[in-house]
Amino acid sequence: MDRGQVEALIDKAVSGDLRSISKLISIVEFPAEADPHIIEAIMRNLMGRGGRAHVIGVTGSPGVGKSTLISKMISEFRRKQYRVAVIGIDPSSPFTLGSFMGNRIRMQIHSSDPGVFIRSMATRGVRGGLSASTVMVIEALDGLGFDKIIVESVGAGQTDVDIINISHTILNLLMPGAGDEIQALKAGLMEIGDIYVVNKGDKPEADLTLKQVIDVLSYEGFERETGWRPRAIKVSAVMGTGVEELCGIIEEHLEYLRRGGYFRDVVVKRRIYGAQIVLRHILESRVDEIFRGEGSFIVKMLANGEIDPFTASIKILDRLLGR
Ligand SMILES: Nc1nc2c(ncn2[C@@H]2O[C@H](COP(=O)(O)OP(=O)(O)O)[C@@H](O)[C@H]2O)c(=O)[nH]1
Ligand SMILES: [Mg+2]
Repeated sequence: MDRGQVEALIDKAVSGDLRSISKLISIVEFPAEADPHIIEAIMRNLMGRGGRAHVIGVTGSPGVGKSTLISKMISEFRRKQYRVAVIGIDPSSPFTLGSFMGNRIRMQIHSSDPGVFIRSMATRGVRGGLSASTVMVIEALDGLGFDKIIVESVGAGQTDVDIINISHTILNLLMPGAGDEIQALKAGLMEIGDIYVVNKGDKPEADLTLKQVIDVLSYEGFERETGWRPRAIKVSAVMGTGVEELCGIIEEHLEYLRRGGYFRDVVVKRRIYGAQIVLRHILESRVDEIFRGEGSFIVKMLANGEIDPFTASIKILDRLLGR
C-alpha cells in the first residue's frame, strides 16, 4: 500500500465508513507486520485528531455479564447519538473460544449500525497484560472520532491493571452472591473501580449484594486519586433495567474528570503507559529471538559456564541497542 492509498483510506475511515475503519484497524493491529513508515503516517494523522474519546474499561469475572451489559450500553449511548467502539479482550487460549463466540453473538444486533464498531482481540501481551495491538487500536479509534471506546477485559491479573491505567472510567462488575469478591474488596485486594455494578439484578440476592458493596465503599480510603467517590448500582443486563441510570453515572464521572482537568491527564498517562506496553512487547520478542538462536555466541558461552546470566544480559542489551 503506497502513501496515496493510505491517505485515501484514512479519509474514508475518518468520514465514518465502517469498512475502511475495519481495514485501517487491521493494519495498526499488527504494527510489527506492516511497513513502519505506513504505521507512522497513519498514526500521526489519527493521533493529531485524537485525545477526545471517553475510554471505559469493563472488568469482572467470566460470566458476570460484561458482554450482555455492554450490548445494552451501546444501545443507550446510541440513543444519545454517540459513536461507540468496543474492544473485547480474549485470552488466546482455546478454552475461551466459547466466550469469544459469546461476545460476538451478544453484540451482533449492533452489526448493521454504522455508528458502532466492534472488534475482538487476543491478549498476546507480555505478562498476560494488554497486547501492543490493543494499545494501538485504542489510539486509532480515538483518532477516528469514536465518542466512547468500551474495553471488555477478562477480569484478572495484569490485564486488569493495564485496563485501569488506560481508561477514564472503570466499571467493576459483580454478581449476586459474590461474597469472595466483596471480601477481597474490603481487604483492598481488588482493584478499585469508579462504578461498581451489581449485575443480574433480576435475581433475589442482588439487593443484599448491592447493600454489602455500598457498605464497603463507605469506608475511608475508597476515593480515587481524583477524589471521586466510587458509586454502586444494581442492573439487570438481560432485562435492561438500570442501564439508563448506569450510563447517567458514567456521564457524571466523565463530567467530573473534565471539570477537574483530569480528562487530559488520563489521555497522557494512557499514551505513555501504552508505549511502555508496546516496548516491553517488542523487547520480549527480541529476547525470544536471541535465545532461539542456539548458535549465538553468548548463548554458547552461557552453556559452557564462561559467562554469568547478568553479564550475558548486559552484553545482549548492548548489542540490541547497538552500543
Ligand atoms: N439472570 C441474568 N443473567 C444474565 C444477566 N446478564 C448476563 N446474564 C447471563 O450470564 C451469562 C454470561 O454473560 P456474558 O455477558 O457472556 O458474561 P461475560 O463473560 O462477563 O461477558 C449469559 O448466560 C448471560 O445470559 C442478567 O442481568 N441476569
Ligand atoms: Mg464477554
